[in-house]
Amino acid sequence: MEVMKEGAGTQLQKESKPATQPTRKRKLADPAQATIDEATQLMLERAHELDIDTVFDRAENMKPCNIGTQGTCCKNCGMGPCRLPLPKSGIEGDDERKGLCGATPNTIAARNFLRMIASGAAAHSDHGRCVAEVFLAAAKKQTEDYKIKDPLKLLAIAPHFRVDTTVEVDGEVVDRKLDEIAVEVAEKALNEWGKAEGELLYLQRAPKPLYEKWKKTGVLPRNIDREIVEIMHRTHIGVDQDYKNLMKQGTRAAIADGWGGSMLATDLQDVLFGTPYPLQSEANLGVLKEEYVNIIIHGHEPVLSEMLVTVAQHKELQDYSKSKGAKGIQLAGICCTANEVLQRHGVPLCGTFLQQELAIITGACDAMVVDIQCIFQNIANVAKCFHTKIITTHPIAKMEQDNVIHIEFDEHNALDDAVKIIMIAIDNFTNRKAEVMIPPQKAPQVAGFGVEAIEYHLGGIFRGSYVPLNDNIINGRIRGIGGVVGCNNARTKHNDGHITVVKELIKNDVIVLTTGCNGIACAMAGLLTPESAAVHCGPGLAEVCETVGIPPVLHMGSCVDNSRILLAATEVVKAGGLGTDICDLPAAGSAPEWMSEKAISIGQYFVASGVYTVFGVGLPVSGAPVFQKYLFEEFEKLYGGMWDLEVDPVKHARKMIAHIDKKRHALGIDKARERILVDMATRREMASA
Ligand code: SF4
Ligand code: MSK
Repeated sequence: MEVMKEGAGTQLQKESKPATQPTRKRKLADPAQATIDEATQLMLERAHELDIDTVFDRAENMKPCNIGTQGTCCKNCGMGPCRLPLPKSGIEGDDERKGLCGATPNTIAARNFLRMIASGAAAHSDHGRCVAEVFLAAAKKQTEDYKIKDPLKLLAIAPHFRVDTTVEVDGEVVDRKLDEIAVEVAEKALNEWGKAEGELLYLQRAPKPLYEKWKKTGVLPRNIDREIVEIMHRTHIGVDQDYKNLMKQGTRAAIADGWGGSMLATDLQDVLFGTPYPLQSEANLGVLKEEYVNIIIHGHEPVLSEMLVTVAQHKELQDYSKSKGAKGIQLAGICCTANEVLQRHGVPLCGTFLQQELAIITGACDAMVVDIQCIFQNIANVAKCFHTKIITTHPIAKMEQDNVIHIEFDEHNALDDAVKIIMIAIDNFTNRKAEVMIPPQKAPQVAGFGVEAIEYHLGGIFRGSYVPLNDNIINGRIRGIGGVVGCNNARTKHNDGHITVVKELIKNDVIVLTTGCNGIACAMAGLLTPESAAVHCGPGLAEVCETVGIPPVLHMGSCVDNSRILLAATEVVKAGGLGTDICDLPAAGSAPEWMSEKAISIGQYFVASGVYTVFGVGLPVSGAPVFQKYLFEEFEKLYGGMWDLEVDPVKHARKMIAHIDKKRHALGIDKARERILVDMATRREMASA
């Protein structure tokens, strides 16, 4: 259905109609075609009724650039942009396309790909740096508001920084003070961003053969910032003009993200805020409550949202909300900040990346508090139609619209800042003017599966171990492991790729590890409950989930927590029986609806860690077929993993399963799946024969 509509007229509050809302004829997205999620469909209809445009409508009205999607537009100097689309007739003979400087499609596509990696790695790593700075302040007792919540995790990560946890006093070995260890870990961690020599300390956590592979190919990252800066240098006009050499640097920067900035962010957050363990919660727009002060936290960095969670429980603030006529305070999350506070506190998920405008359109959002990354600038325009306060909190992420409040968050004053923000939301509760419409849909979920929680669930408290997982992979009950992660993309049907890929995998006995918006999508679709195993899984995986009491899809957290997937894979390698390196495992990665540059960095570090990784939507490399072939085929020889692209979600999952089967065959465990299950009577017969 394609609807043409006059943009003016039914604005909710005519006096506050934002100038940027549509006043001309525009196409509207068809809710049934735009998303598989019923709550999103309802809210999209509501947006149309109120004449408020959302990302779904904008995607109808602006098509992507054909040359940009091929990856062959270069604007790296003032002589361009040089545009090198593939000729409609294809390439016959030599590819003679070149930019003004002579740059080939391979060079241009590789440079663009690298700049995406640089941006993605920078985003994850800068997040990690911010956490490390707060960690140092907490360790040095420069702030009273943050304390070390998980000393055991501190002791577990200290050796990776070569920080001693014991000391010899008078010939006796005694434990060092936790505060001393914390300060030393924080300083060593911060050093990882800019140290003058050596290599990243966490690289040694990878399986030995993988580390040796990186060493041999010359991609061991030296420090995090340097690898990102070097990408910007090498992609400047007239520097690196060899796509293979360029990708070497792209790989080095991506490893610096996955095994550096992201892994540091995850670990330090766990020490500071607590290591996640499974807990129950709910997901989708229906978690908002009409009678409560609804505060939505959105972005990626949990440094502020942790404080909001603490403060929102204070009796004084709860009472204050009641004095304004509310029943209390309801926190809910969007995007990866949501995943952070979900996995540690059970704060419900309000929605995915593409639902951020819709959450405001419910009319029940009293404040949307944002930090960094994945925040639509248009939320400020949508908020003008309602009473919602948009509060930016980070010095590097402000908005130009005049209805946005900026409260710069300072870790030395964290609790006070959090109180100030919550008071604004409470005071705003009585300003609701619009009719509230919260869709009823919400689904129960169990989330919070870190590396430690998986080990505990599979092995028990005294013998926590990945061996039972390996045993079940070897005996074929579990066919393999799928890491399915990443964003939503308005160029595809919201959540369709995510859910179709995941359902196809679990139906074929592939256990799924998820993060990011895929995790949120799976929660909304009810796939994060142990009960879903009986409905959606093949018999082998269903049996394991039922025995252990876990969902078939394990939510491991936010985008930086993709580092948990790397470490879980490393634990599987260590547990034995499935080869010696990550590339030996019957495992595959996927980002069915990716959109952010961070996803390209994640994809590259998965590939460089030995994982076959399939993306949906499209990859901006198709205009340079030689470069594409390098990523899709030749990379396997270098790192054991390679890229692939498949937009059809069923075929996408089947490609992953085919790869898993290829690895099972190489390990000699492909026969195990063909075992015949015998009942008790037959067993007795066999025994007596
Ligand atoms: Fe064109 Fe070369 Fe400049 Fe790129 S760097 S815009 S290809 S002249
Ligand atoms: S990146 S996974 S859109 S939050 Fe975390 Fe943003 Fe979701 Fe991608």
